[in-house]
Amino acid sequence: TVTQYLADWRPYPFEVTQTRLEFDLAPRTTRVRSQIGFRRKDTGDLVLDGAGLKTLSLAIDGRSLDLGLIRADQEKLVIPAADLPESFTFEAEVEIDPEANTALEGLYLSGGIFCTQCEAEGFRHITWYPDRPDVMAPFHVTIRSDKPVLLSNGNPMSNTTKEAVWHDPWPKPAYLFALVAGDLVAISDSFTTMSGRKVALNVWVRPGDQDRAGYAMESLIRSMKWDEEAYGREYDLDVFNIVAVDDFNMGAMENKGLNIFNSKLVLASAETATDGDYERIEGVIGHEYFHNWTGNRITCRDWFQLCLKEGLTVFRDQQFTSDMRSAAVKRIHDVQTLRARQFREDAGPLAHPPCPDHYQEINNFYTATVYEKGAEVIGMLKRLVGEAGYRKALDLYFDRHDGQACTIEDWITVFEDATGRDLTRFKRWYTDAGTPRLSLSEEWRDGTLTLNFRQETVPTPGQPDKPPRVIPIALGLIGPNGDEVLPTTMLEMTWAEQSFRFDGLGARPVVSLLRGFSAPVTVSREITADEQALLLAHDTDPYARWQAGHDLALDALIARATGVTDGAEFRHAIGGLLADAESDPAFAALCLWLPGEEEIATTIATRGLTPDPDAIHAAREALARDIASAHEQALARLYDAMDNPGPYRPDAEGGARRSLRLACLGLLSRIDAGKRAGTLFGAASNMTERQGALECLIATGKDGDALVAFAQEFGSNRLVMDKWFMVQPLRTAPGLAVARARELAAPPDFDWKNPNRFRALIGGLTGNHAAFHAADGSGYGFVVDWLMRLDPVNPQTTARMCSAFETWTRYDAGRQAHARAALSRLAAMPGLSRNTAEMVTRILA
Ligand code: DPP
Ligand code: ZN
Repeated sequence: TVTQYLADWRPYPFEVTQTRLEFDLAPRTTRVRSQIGFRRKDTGDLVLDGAGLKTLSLAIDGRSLDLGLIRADQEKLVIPAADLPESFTFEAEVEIDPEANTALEGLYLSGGIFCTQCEAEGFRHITWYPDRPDVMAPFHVTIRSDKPVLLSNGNPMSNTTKEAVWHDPWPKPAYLFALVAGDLVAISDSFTTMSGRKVALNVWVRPGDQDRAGYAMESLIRSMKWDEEAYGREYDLDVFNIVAVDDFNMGAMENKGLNIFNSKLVLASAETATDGDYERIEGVIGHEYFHNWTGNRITCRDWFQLCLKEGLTVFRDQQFTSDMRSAAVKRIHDVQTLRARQFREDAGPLAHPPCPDHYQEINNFYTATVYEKGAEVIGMLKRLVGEAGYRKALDLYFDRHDGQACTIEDWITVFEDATGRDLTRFKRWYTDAGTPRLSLSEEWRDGTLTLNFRQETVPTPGQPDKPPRVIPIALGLIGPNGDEVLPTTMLEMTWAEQSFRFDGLGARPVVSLLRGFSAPVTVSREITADEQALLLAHDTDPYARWQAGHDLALDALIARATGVTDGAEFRHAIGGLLADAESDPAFAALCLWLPGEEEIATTIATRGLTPDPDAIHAAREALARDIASAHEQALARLYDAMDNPGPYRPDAEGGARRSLRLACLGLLSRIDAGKRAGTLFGAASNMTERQGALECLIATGKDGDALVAFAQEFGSNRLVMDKWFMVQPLRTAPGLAVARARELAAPPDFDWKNPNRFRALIGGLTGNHAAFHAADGSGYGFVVDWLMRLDPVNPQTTARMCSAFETWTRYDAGRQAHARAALSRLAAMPGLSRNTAEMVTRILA
């Protein structure tokens, strides 16, 4: 396998002036004719990418080329510079087989619908092309097919039966190309932009699904409006199309003017989708729409810069969700996701910086680090330069780089030019992997509080030395009576060790540290349970307040899992929280959901100890039971009070009440033998409560009838049945979960070639911490068996799911031996894909 290095990047020696494509669609034999206009910019051969193409003819300015120029083993076509004029038209005719395309990269069929996925390097599976993001061109596309709906990027030019012509005037790289042909119906609306242009909007779904597409359309309209108001960005074509397909490797794709979505991120109704599903739909519709400026109008020079568009677009979709819903809840959710996925990645063999400098397979770098940490880095940048500086920098970015393919360097320069700040040191966040650990020790004397900070980042693969980074530390001080004696103040840490002093204080305050989670670091400090309880009760910053409660819970759980105390402080703090829960149901819900087993394991490992998955599971169950017994009446009262009369509305307010209700139910099920969950499952009219109740029933082993009823009701709905496949391995008691996953994986219902279904069942099991990490290795073995089965069919999804193993070295010797054996079996499989090979090699290294 070949490693690609950032240092080897060279500009492409040609400009593409126009790309014309003609498709004659047929499931087994699709013909693609291309005419590509090239103009020389620099010396060098013409090198084109192509993979798995049956090439019928090649020509330059009408003169046929020898097919011997194709270097099939390298997936390249090289035409010597000497044979090329300054400007010329390259033509090719190729044949491809969409029906055989199970990898879902390039042109493929999903339930009879022709569709494409070209990011990152899928276009080379369609025809010969300079398949790199810095080659941008206008596209003119003709589609011929019997299918009734024929779509591509840009604006429609003509549309007769069996032929449609589309023209996209905005120069774009090949990864943003898209084509759809199928038996589809649209729900339609329109949006008038801030300069008064009317844009036609369509959400295309399979006939019968229209009644579940409305929320996607509303979300799109909100996104378009928000991007105008928050960033001054207007849409730039006459139409915007969204298409839902069932077989998709990712969540969705931002192809210019034609976004293609995994149907689970489009279709929703109260009966079939949870509050979480609705929020994700709104967020991802926003995300893909926002890419129109951050990704499409301004794209990436090369794939090492992926986080230029993804980090920024995640940051933008986070802002959007904060504005549409609750900013505090959104921030806490984002921190939870970052910790669960990115911190874990950063601490293991797959650690890499947001801007990596080498890769073998770029599809393996659509990671939590590139996306979520990429967004955190922008959040820090914004905190450092302030609201006005950020706005100025973004205006300059859009102004200076519109129509270009850019780098992180360009991005940082824009901030330097707009604000006059030197950001040389800040750039390390992009180039260095690993999560810094921030330690705080305090000194108190005569009304002066001195805070001594230290930062340290442990080595990551290929990066032994970690110089200090710029860390924005937002903090406040809370007096012993609960009053805030210092409002939020931003400290800037630039050295390995740094002290800050606060004078004139009457009594020793408690530090409310890292408010708003002002930097993606782990914190190590001495703080008593009483001080944490004080912050939980009085902190003015919602994130820091939640964090205090969360730390209290985490400490209680870790103490139990390692056999020390019983977490009385947390149980006690919960009492105060419950008394006041109705005033802020969202906050109470966030506090009542105990930290997950994976997070407990990660925290134990960070403290240099070996996590024991069975002990962690037992400790969490025991603490939940104790809380339920100690507060049974208050929980039961709250559970009843959070009933949601009236029609379901997927908004933040209703969601908060349901979340609190289900948090109470989760605790109460531990002591009422699933009685309330059984009642709710039968009575609930929305999927949020339905699924929540079902999960409780599975966890208590009282699920038999409910699962049958669920399957009977929803058997024909793929997306809902994905939930059925996911919650069983996820929530079944660890000792029984692998056996249950094995039963579920038996034919005929487990349609494993569908990525959603595969992720539901296999991902459900890897999400059950104590089951996946079963001491006898059965979890590892089961998962690897399925990865080996999927790899020849769909390398991309297989490789991404390998990351379940990224923590294997933190467990005991017995578990490590089982994990190594399973991974070695995968590594040794003949014909293993490049994608999976890279992942397994890195994980085992
Ligand atoms: N579809 C993926 C995303 O939007 C990759 N661009 O993040
Ligand atoms: Zn994206």
